Parts: sequence; structure tokens; C-alpha cells
Amino acid sequence: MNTRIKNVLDRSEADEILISDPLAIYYLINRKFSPGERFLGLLIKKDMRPKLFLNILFPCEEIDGVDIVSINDTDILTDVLSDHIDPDSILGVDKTLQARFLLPMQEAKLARKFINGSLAVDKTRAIKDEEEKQLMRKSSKINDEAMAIFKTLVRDDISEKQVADQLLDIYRSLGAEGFSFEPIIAFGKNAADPHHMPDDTKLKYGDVVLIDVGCTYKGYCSDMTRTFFYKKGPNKDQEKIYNLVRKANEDAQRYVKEGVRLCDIDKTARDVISDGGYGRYFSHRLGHFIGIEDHEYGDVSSAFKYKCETGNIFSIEPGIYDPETMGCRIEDLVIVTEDGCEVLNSYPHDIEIIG
Ligand SMILES: [Mn+2]
Repeated sequence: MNTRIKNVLDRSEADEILISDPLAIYYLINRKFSPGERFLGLLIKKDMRPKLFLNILFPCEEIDGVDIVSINDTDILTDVLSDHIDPDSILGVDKTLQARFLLPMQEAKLARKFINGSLAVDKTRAIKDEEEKQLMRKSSKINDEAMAIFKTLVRDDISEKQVADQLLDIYRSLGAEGFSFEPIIAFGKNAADPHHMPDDTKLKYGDVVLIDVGCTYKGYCSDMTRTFFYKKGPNKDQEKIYNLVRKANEDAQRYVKEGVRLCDIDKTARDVISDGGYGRYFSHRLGHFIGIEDHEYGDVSSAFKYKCETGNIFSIEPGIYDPETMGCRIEDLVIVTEDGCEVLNSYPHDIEIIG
């Protein structure tokens, strides 16, 4: 049994856990499946080799340390599972297990009690091991390099969509597999919409250009935002907003270390922006955990009181979205260490005029 599986079991009150989320399975046994509507499940239990329930439609060579239980479309799932799950056990199931699978399992009384098994997986995934840190570093390094190219794509009258359409090829040429999320390219007023989707808006002289992008490298995500000025530097109010966001980002990064509460990291950034008079324009949490998924379990927000631990990786992404003046966000990823944090992005925070 590998360390990741062992850590999940150690964290859980369940006797056995049935995991259905393909990304959690990838994390635990390093194999990626896209089961579509078919059932996929990994059963883990102390002192037992993990069992992967896999439809024969998805050919798979042997997996080290894992027994594969083949299922086919005419099998009755509960019959198959009942040969492997102890009816007296407390069974953990994850939050992505669909009701159409779970309800028959409960009716068939496959276990004595069903509990949420996701938290144990999520909390394990929130602490990255060395191998994962390396992949996260590389993914963000590619993202830094990509940002330096993306900012050169702008010209008069190009649309947000036309810029966005070019990004995937650039990422691939740098060694990434694809996007970690749909890129946000926002010109002018659109930058004041935190989740703006690229549209036909055309770039014009003096616009703000907000680029929020990320790629995956060997399955691991990057995520970074920079806000540029097109051909003309910021006016006084814009400069004030930019510098507040920058200070919020940098103060928060300096505050991060093992043992500080995530809500207090959020507060550090939020206080900077509130003291500057723009508190009501910072409308989202400071950050989110990230790894195999762009948004993983774990928030940097006032609602998340946990202390951060060495190996947590999350975003620090303060923003001010003032439709009258400008929208601005500056985002980096950080790895928590014993005495601080390692910032994964090295693309500078300085005001930069592009075009
Ligand atoms: Mn983000």
C-alpha cells in the first residue's frame, strides 16, 4: 500500500473507503480514467491491497500493488461490490459518487453505515509531497514563460477571443498539456468583472489588459494573473488601485508560514485594500488550494479557520474591481514552508505598459 493511500486511511473514521472521483484515483494510484457514465471505483482498506473496479471497456495494464476487478455493462454493481465490501463496516464514499450508484448500495445494505469519505482524501491531497511540489513548480514556471509571450499578442483592435485562441498552442510549445481552466482575457471595463469570459471586445489605446491563465504539466495545475496597461501608463486613481492590490498580494505572501490561519492570510490582504478605501470592490476570497485540480478543497477566506501546513499550495489573488476606474488582480501560487512560503511565480509585479 502506497503512502498516499495509507495517509487517507489514517485520516478517516471509515473502515473502508470507496473512491469514485477519477482525479482522486489518479492521485492515489497514478492512473487516469475517463469512465463517462460507467462506474469506476477504488476500494481501500487497512491491510488489504486496493481494489479497482473497472469496466472492461477501459483496457488497463497491471497496476503495481492494485487488484483490478473487472466489471461489464450487464453486471449488477451491488452484486459485484458485495463480494468485496464487509456488510458490518463503516463505508466511506466520496462526494462525487453519483446517487444512481449510491442509492442501490444503501438499499442493498452493502455496509452498516455510509459516511463521507472525501474529507480524508481532500486533506491528504492538500499537503503536497516532494514529487507533487516539483510538478507544481514546473507548471508555474511554464506559466511564467507563457505570460511573457501572451502579453506580446496584443495589438489595436484584436479581440479578447482572438488572443485567447492563441494561448493553447503557446502552452503546448512550452511543454504543457493544456489549460488548467478556461483562460480569462479581459480588456478595459471587462477587467472589473472577476470571472469575465473572453468575448468580441476589441482592444483600444489606454485599456487595462487582465490575463488570468494556467496550464497543466503532468496533470498539475498552474494559475496566475497579471494586469497590464496597453500603450499608456495608469492615471493617478489606477496607479493607486494597482499599488494597493500589489501591496495586498505581497503583504499576504510575507505573512504566510506554517501555523498561521488561512483566514488571517485573507485578512492581511483585505485590510490593505480596505484601508485604501476599496474594501467593497474586493468581492472574492483571497485564494484557493490547487494541485491536480485548479480549485481543490481548501480556501484562503474568512470562513476557513484552519492553520496552514507545510506543503499546502494555494493562490494569493487579491483584486479590486471598480467599474469606474479599473479592474485589477495580481495572483501567484505559493507553497507553505516552516518559516514562510515559496512563491511559484516569478513574473514581476511591477506596473508594465505593453503593446
Ligand atoms: Mn486562481
